[in-house]
Amino acid sequence: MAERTQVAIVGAGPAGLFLGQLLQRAGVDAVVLETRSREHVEGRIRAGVLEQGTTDALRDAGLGARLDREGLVHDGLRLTFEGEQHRIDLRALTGRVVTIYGQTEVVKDLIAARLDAGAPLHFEVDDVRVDVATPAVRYRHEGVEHELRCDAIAGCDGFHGVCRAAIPEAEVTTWERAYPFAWLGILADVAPSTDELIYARHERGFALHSMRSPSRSRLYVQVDPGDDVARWPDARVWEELHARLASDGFALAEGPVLEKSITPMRSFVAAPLRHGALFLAGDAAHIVPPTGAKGLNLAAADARVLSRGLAEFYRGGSATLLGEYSARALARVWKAARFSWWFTTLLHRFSEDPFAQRLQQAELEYLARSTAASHALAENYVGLGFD
Ligand code: FAS
Ligand code: PHB
Repeated sequence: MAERTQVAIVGAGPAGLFLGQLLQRAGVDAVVLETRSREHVEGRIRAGVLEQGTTDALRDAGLGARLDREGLVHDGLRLTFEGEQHRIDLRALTGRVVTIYGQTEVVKDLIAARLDAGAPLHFEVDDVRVDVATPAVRYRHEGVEHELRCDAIAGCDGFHGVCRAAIPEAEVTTWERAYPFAWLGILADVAPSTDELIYARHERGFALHSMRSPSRSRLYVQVDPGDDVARWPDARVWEELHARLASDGFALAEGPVLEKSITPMRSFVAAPLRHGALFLAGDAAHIVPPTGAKGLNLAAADARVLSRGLAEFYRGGSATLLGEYSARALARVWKAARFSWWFTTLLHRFSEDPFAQRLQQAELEYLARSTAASHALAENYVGLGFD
């Protein structure tokens, strides 16, 4: 079955759905194609921290209602090391804040908005093939073969998707760094033991206390890259969290573990983000270690810049912004990649070299005492802006 649209969006994660929402509001026709089910996509527990630029963009796109009701606004974050907790005052240092609002909720809001608008969003498609030359996207859905002709293809299908692979190898450059550790994350049915995120450096390894709501905690411990969830019964996870998050006056409350999973750590960037009619956005183009809480925010920023380029093209025929998309996105991505690498290597235990360990400690002590150093951390954490 041959169909036609202006923009074919491959992938219904934050990048694809947010791009679809922005194009819908700009009057640009798009079709979103997703391999997994709606239930799977909405249930995938991933990011938790939204930069102010992202929450502002979501509000501007008509998606602020539940976000403002349920999102937890945080003015600061905590660093724990050598048994002491130090606060970084994001609002005082930058005038901006972050909001805790799970990726699951962002995705649910975006899907509901698209379906309410009656805009095309097909779940459980398979055998997706990208044809940049035509351009077209071919796929099967409910046993029927489809050919979706379009002017542009947005590759928003994540790190393991098919879109980046549609660019000839000789045309794309990639940079990659795999880290010698991973994160084991749990979602616990217990009120957070802190009102702000706690990032902890400890000789037993990194730990992070985050949350999802006043009654749900999200916590992480550093584990070995090849580790298996089966080797981490709840008791062991809580034991490591108690040890690594310990500081004067802090008590960690335990609760039933609702979800447990291990996420590998890598930095990855592909360039350019455009190949003819194909534009890559989000994890299809770049991956950062989640320490800096950048992944979802980068995806939203790509969607925002790409949607402005497409809207300009369809409004007035100018392809200027589209031509600048890749360079603009990569300039932002590399700054976030640098910060995510820096924050990750500062807080995780991965070298048995005593000198390297003392350097980590010295940098954390410097951060805790220097306004300049904590200002640099704060402005990167709240986000350096979209462009
Ligand atoms: P996504 O991967 O979210 O979405 C891509 C979509 O494309 C998926 O729904 C997929 O099913 C679909 N797809 C794939 N192939 C397809 C095909 N051939 N055809 C059609 N659809 C296809 N970031 C943080 O900031 N903090 C975190 O704690 C954090 N934790 C993470 C944990 C895990 C396990 C992972 C993998 C990522 C995590 N991230 C985190 C990063 C994450 O939030 C991403 O940055 C974010 O999901 C990026 O959104 P998208 O680019 O839309 O990619
Ligand atoms: C989360 O809440 O899942 C989260 C928060 C901060 C991070 C990573 C993950 O750096």
